[in-house]
Amino acid sequence: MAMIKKAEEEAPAVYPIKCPYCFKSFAADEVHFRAPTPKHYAVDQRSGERVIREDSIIDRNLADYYRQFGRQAPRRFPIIAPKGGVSGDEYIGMAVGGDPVTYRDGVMYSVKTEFGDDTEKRLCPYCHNDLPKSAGYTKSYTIAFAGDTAVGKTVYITTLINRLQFLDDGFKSMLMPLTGAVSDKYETYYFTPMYREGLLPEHTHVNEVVEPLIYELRVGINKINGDNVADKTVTLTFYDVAGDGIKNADYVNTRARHLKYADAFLYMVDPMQTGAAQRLAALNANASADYILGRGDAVKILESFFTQDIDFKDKPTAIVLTKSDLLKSTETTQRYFSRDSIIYRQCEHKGWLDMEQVTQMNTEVHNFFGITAPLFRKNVDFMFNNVGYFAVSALGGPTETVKTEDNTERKKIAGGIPQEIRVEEPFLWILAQLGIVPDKPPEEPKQKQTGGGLFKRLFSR
Ligand SMILES: Nc1nc2c(ncn2[C@@H]2O[C@H](COP(=O)(O)OP(=O)(O)OP(=O)(O)O)[C@@H](O)[C@H]2O)c(=O)[nH]1
Ligand SMILES: [Mg+2]
Ligand SMILES: [Zn+2]
Repeated sequence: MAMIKKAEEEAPAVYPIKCPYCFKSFAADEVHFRAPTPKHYAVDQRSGERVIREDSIIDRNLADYYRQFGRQAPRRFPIIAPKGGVSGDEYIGMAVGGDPVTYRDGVMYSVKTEFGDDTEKRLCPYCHNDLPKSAGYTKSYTIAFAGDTAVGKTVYITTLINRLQFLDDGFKSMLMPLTGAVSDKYETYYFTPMYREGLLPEHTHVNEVVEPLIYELRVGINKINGDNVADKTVTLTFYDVAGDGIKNADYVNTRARHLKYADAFLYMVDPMQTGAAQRLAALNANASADYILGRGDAVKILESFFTQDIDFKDKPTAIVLTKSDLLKSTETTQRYFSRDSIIYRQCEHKGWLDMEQVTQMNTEVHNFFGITAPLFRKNVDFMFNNVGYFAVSALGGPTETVKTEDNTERKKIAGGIPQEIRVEEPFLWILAQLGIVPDKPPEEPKQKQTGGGLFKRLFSR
């Protein structure tokens, strides 16, 4: 596992923005704004004069964005482009006189329209999707989850977000959804079915638009003079892709474009994609039920995915062996991991990533792939300069198929709710590689921080 020097950059006051939808990058003062009312000017068909209209507009940039996915964009309120350089009836001007543009902490924050309304709704100037509130204020990272269909990506993301909310107190961390919409989406589609009803997700479909779940993560929060001050505040963007799509260049170029722009990867591998499959299938009814005939083996998927012009070489990449609970069932003589292997134990990272556990984990899982998928391991070791091997179980135990009231079959978690094992570990490792969480204990009692500064401003916003 190569140790890459962490980026300990000086925090600039304002960060460039990378749109979480179209991935174009731009300066924080290049944003557009969405008006708070539909008022705009348009030429009246009959009189030929420019008149004020009060109906929503067709936003051409947004329409182009939706069209890539074969969808139609909803009508929206008009747009304000503070820097100009655009034309069309969907744009309205800014208030004349005074100062129509407001900055906060150096970031363009709100504008007053020519109709006298204020708006803080910032948009990507290219695709006109809403920008996260933190855009420009914090550094943002896109972390991509990849892997073939049914390896457990959706299940993993669901449990990961839950675990990250309850990280060990030592991290002094907080994970917060950026918007109500993100929070609702996670609750409705991810958390409630699995944690309240014990239901497993349906396959993620290739023709679904992959909408990001965007969170703000604060680490190292301390109360200083009554204010919460975080050492690090970052925006994390999660995308749940369809495994069926990632072998396909079209998919990667449209719905899953974030894969090309990701700062780090979690590449998920199911034990059933390795040489352990037959043995596991013979021993374990669930494993064979999950096994999908014709699904590629780990190495083929890896190659077809990462050869698609994705810049991955130096990006931290965690190879995550999912469903580790399945491996427990293997016979004594044919066991891949000893009964008391670290992979079956709960991980303990108390305020920093414990590299001893990570190294132990890395060795054991690396050995596993050496036995069950040597070509895969060899390719991974050649392809990535900063790679770690991990094993997780999102569910902690078997699944079962039950008949629901309307006589359809649904897959459920046999134990009721997920009993996650080591779910957060590969993710913490990625965060440590990106310089967001520490990977060693603090050397001495922390120096008293001087109040103020960027993070204080952010936190008290
Ligand atoms: N035993 C066990 N089974 C798991 C675990 N995680 C996932 N599974 C099984 O794997 C199935 C597929 O998981 P998903 O998360 O839907 O897989 P996916 O990678 O999102 O698949 P696509 O959406 O098709 O790309 C689940 O329905 C479970 O049956 C685990 O930790 N343990
Ligand atoms: Mg899925
Ligand atoms: Zn955009």
